[in-house]
Amino acid sequence: MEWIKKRVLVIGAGLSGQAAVQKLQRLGAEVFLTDSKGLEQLAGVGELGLDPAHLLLGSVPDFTRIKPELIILSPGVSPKLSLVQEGISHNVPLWSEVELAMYDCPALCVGITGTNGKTTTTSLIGELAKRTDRPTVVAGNIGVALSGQVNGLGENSIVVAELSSFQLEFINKLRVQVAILLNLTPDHLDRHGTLEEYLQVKARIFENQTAADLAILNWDDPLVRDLGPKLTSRVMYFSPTSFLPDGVSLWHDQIVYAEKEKRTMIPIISRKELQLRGTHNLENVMAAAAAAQALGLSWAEIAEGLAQFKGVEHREEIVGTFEGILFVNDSKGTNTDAATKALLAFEEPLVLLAGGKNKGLDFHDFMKVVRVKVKSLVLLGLAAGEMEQAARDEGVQRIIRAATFEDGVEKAIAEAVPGDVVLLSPACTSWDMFKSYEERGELFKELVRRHYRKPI
Ligand code: UMA
Repeated sequence: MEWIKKRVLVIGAGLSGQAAVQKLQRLGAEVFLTDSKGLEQLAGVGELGLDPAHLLLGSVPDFTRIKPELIILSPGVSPKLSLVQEGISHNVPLWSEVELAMYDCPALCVGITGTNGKTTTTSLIGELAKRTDRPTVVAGNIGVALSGQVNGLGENSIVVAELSSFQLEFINKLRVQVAILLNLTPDHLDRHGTLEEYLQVKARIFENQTAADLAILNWDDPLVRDLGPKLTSRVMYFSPTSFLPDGVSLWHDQIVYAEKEKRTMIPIISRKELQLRGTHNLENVMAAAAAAQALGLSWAEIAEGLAQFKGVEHREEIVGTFEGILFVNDSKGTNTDAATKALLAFEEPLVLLAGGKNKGLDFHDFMKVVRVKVKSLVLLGLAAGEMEQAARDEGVQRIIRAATFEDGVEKAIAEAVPGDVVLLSPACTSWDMFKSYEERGELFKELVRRHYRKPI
């Protein structure tokens, strides 16, 4: 493709848009950037060095004056936007930022999509990929735009990309040599309409694969499993619940790899050796193991990497065991679904620290799980009253109210005895007390360590 002076319109000036602009500038294109926000609301845009005439901020620009030959769409921007629709009606190619990022990148691409577990699996594969000694980049929906990371990578490099449905919706030639679809449950239906359409967008991750490539699919998810026979690439299934004669699955407590044709079954690792808890994490671990094998790692190397992986910060993150009590920071559990998963991941008696600002969710179903799994529930924040009511309605026995976050941590510690788990999984956002869930998680870790006089 000829890039010099090519008129390219980038829509959205967040992480993706800014990284796209920089890549297009390197390619020599004539770049226009638009965003519904004004310059003063957009950190970093002023430093891009764009000609003011090419910076179209604060209102919808006139399409006919730009006459773009290509549009790059940020993932959060809806394709229903009039500007995008105009582009489509003028047959202007529409690419997502990940398409632009990888369009001239010769590195091997490992892509991870699915409704849940993408970030954990991406991070884990990133850690495993680094063991190959090949230059490795981890980026995408994980919070780092791909376009800013892939410059200069060679054929020997590995790109581990978390790919959202928004990013996959407008790929063109993006070839993901090792592609994972972890699971599929209703999400983002406001954008994709139906579950069927959402599945079709997610399945685009396999679209440009060849017979030399690998698709890794969840056997336990019927929608995902059924894609297998339709794909051109080699398919490897994984199952966190039952044994598969072909693929990565569970044999008693062992994660194993089996090949029917060769009549082999290789034990990879016992689930007890993993630091990640819960069946949902088994999906992530199995998919990552399958991808790592495709990258050429031995099962022994993979086992070592899996055992060492502590997880993603603020997501079921192990803070440490102090005086026999295990402390877990799941500050990223900002809704009842995520917090439920965290509760189900533990067999030990639980002290749960929850509350914050409600996102408009009803807590009754969540409290049904709390009643079964939690010995003491410590509540704080704006939603504490509402949560207490739901907890009482559902028969939760021991409910303690905390005045502040610090008070909540101290009360949770006082409730725990050796063998227990103290879990921060708020089921609420942090915005009543903190700037972000990260800040809340950091304070939790700090308070726990301070209590036990451990280095912060
Ligand atoms: N904007 C417009 N018009 C619109 C909508 C948005 O101009 O109609 C502008 C906004 O004013 C803003 C910019 O677009 O300035 C934001 O673009 P964006 O929402 O695409 O956000 P980025 O900063 O580019 O971040 C995106 C991903 N965000 C979304 O998909 C919503 C990030 O994923 C990703 O990490 C980043 O690219 C780098 O690849 C976040 C996310 O929430 C973590 N993802 C969703 C999820 O995981 O559920 C999909």
